[in-house]
Amino acid sequence: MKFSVKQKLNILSILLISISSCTSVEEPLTAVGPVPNEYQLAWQELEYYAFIHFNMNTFTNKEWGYGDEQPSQFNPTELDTRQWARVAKESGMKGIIITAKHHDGFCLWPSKFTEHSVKNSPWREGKGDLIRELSEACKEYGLKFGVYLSPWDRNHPAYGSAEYITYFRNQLRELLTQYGDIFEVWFDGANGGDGYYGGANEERRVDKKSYYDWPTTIEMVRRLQPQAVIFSDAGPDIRWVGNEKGYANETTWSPIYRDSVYAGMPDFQRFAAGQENGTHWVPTETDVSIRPGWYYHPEQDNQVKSLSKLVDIYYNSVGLNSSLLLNLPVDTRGLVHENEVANLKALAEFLKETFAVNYAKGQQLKTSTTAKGYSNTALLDDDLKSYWVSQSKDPSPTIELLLEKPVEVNTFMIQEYLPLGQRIKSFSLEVLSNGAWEKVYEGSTIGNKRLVRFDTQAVEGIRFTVTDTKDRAVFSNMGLFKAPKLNE
Ligand code: FUL
Repeated sequence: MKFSVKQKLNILSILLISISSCTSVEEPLTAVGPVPNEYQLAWQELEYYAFIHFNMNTFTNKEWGYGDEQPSQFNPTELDTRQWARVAKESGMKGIIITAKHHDGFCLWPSKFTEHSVKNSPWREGKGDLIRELSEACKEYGLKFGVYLSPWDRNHPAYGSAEYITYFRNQLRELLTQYGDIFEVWFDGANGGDGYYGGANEERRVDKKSYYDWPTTIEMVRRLQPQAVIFSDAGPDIRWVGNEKGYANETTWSPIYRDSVYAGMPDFQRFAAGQENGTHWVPTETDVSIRPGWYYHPEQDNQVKSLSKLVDIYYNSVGLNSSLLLNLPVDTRGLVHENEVANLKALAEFLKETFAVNYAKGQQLKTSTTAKGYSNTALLDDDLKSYWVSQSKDPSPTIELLLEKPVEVNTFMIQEYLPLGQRIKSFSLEVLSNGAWEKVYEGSTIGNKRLVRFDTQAVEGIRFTVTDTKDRAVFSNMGLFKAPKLNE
């Protein structure tokens, strides 16, 4: 086939155009750093669930039992796990984790492997199984169910030897095979020290790194409850937030160099912020008690955290890329105390009212860039699976919202799309009020969710700017809300 000069020039220009448009095509969107697995992802969505500390200490009025308590001391008079589940459900919580065995070794289920359990207590004439009752109540109320099993056991005579590890795994097997689905297994980092130990009354120190042979135990949990996430100070799936006050770090990376840390390591607090270039996805969980103690003490009846304190904790945990594991110390009757019920209800109403209306919806939304094939409408569709992506040529992506008419608001919310990794290193938030833009916040990481509070004001617009990011910004949802005034 012969081409004229004109035809040849035409072909050349078509080739040149297609080459140049190829070079401007975005790199395919791939994950940045480690990402959550499907069970961690499901867990991220729970955000708020209950811890219940209820066990021998409830009856001895202690925080840590020595291990020499008698099963006869465990005797709740009105125990009702359905009340616990109802309270949790009505409070907006998504699950309950119970102290099946605390450091004193007393078991809330009739374990085959010890006499130190409910089977030798007066409760339900020794026929009771609290783990069964609670797991059934959770099922009835549509709540997830999780177990805390203390690795430290101040009652068991063999604690400190290999025999105890077999005992610990036998107990864990009972919990993981007899009570249906478990969503989270909680291993406490506090372990080793003085105790009763079957009458030895001595101090037993263990090498926290090697004694428990965690890899074998973790493998057992994976086999018996594959969907369960495992918590310990250092993961493997969820890590400790580094304090028991209810506050996550302003900078919270979900990734950490997991294999350099272990449960119970002395300086774990150093990992509160996570590690920007960490190798594994191990997000934080914020555990805090609604009272000063983890266990019920009647003298603390008037020290239940107030609504404003609980709100502050919520914003500083759920709103700082963490989840909130709020502890309820069930009382000696076996009920969540009235004072807790009242404040939990107040928190639930506050949160419901705050997030009832997303004022960003239906307004004019402008993004500095949008990668081909994506749309910024994904930011307002309440769907965690859809997302907006900025272009790679845009080093500082912005999202600007202009409201049809001024609206009183005080809360901004934004979520990264986690399956593509945690990307944002810093951001700023400005509000347009009386025709002028004013910066109201500068922050660092975002992750699962960032909640930013600012003074209540009539706002004409907001501008969210990513000031530093590892890669293109990828957000699933955002919102603008008005929290009610706290009258306390
Ligand atoms: C700590 C324990 O020693 C406390 O008693 C409580 O169970 C808390 C959740 O974890 O390490």
